[in-house]
Amino acid sequence: MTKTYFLTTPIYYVNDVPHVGHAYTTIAADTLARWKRMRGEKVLFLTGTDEHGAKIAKAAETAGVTPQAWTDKVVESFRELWKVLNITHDDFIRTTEDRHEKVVRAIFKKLMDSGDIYKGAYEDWYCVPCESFWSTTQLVDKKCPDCGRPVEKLQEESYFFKLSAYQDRLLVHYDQNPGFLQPAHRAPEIRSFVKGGLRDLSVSRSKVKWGVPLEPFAPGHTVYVWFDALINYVSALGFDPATGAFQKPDVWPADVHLVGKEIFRFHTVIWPAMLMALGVPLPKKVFAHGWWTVEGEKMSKSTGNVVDPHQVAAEFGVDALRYFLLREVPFGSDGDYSRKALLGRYNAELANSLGNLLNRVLNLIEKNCAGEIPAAPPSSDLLDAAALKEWTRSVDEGYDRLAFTEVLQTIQELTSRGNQYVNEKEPWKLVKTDAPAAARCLYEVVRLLKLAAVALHPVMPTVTVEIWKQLGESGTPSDAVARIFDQGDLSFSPGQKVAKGSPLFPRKDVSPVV
Ligand code: ME8
Repeated sequence: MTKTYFLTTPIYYVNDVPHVGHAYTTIAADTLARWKRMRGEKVLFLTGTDEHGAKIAKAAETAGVTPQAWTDKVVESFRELWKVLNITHDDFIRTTEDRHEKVVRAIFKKLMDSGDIYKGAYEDWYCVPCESFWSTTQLVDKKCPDCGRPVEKLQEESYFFKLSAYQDRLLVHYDQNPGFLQPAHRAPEIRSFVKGGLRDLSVSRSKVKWGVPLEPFAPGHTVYVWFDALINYVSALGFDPATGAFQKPDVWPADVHLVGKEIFRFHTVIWPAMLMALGVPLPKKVFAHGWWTVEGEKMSKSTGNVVDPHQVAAEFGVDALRYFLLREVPFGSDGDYSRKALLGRYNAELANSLGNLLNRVLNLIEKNCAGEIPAAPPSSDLLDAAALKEWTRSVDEGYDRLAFTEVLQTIQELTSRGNQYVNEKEPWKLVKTDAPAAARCLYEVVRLLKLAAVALHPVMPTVTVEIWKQLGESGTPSDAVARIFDQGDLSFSPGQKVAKGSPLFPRKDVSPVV
């Protein structure tokens, strides 16, 4: 059996409704999942919600409802947003589900039995919003080094995971698997953190009631929310710690865990150490993307600058939002969100470049060729067989590297080349003087559009189907990817008729919304 490509997003906290940051990771994962499926791979794309811990309990208390009622409500806003954004996850896991909790308990017990988890006492600085303990030396201005908020001293009896015992093995793993810590520029920080010495990790809480209970083997304790959450990646596959087997075979190890940079360390230090302790293979790659600020500021409720993906999608369209997020910032770097930047990209690249090219060429074909795509010339001067091969190779390879921005730039260059070519050839004049030359020009450009639609399909799954229809193709761009990418066949059916529709990306007014 061939291995299923397994990719994951973080499971998001349900203390609040999702915003554009959560949408970002999920859209990136969805794009990759779609591309892999298009390329014929079996895919399991997992997302979900992280529903335990003091932070969630506090949000529920403030709302005057039980934590369970709270999570049941907020989880729906995640499901709803994923539906709106056209996310094609294959599974959605909630940490309050029985299928998850029972694996968490079984793992805890197994690691207690093996001596990897032991009982001790804990005292340190705790940041409630981040659910993290910090030593005095890690604090910045006596505040949480991650979020800058006040911390409180917490002491409790706790079970500890022997993280320190895995320090050397982790370093060896990083050395032997250079693809594990991605992007590579984030690797040194993790290596030096591990080299600096790992402390055993407190993995149970006696003060936090809203968590996976550890009765009867560690009475009075619940599982530390991060230890609980990381396990989602295997509980969703029906992992049985007793046998090491998975109900869903041929899926583990994960091909990639997509995470934001602030939780890279949890995924590259704690998680692999837990897996080592369990004797389970490690994920192939953990990829940390950067953080979005909004108009230069950290996104936060108190600043009132939280970007609601519903609103952006309503104004620009879901596909344009998906495009913008992946196009604007190289995946792995930090970026800044602004309406101005979105408007700029939308008008320049979607309305003026791609949309305009489609519109003008289909117009000319309808007017001058009775709506029929002209016959293929013997060779292409815009994209010959070798250039097509190289182009498709770079798109394939770009998606593989999660280099979404590069892929979208490659596609953008293609459509601008198409527009430039039309400007130079002036087919609207040529039709009067040299009909075969005009036909050739139009053919060359519809061919580029067909290629662009296929390569863009994972990013803009709806609009590209519309382009496909307008080009007179049947099915969806997915159906043609193997023919184009593997066989270099970008031809049309003889006499294929185009079907121009309304503009896909109407130009937007640049005046600001008040
Ligand atoms: O950390 N820019 O959940 P969370 C980019 N439950 N990405 C952002 C972002 C921003 N401004 N804000 C959020 C948790 N994200 C844990 C994870 S996994 C086992 C447990 C995205 O709700 C990004 O993917 O705080 C980040 O890592 C994640 O949301 C954090 O979501």
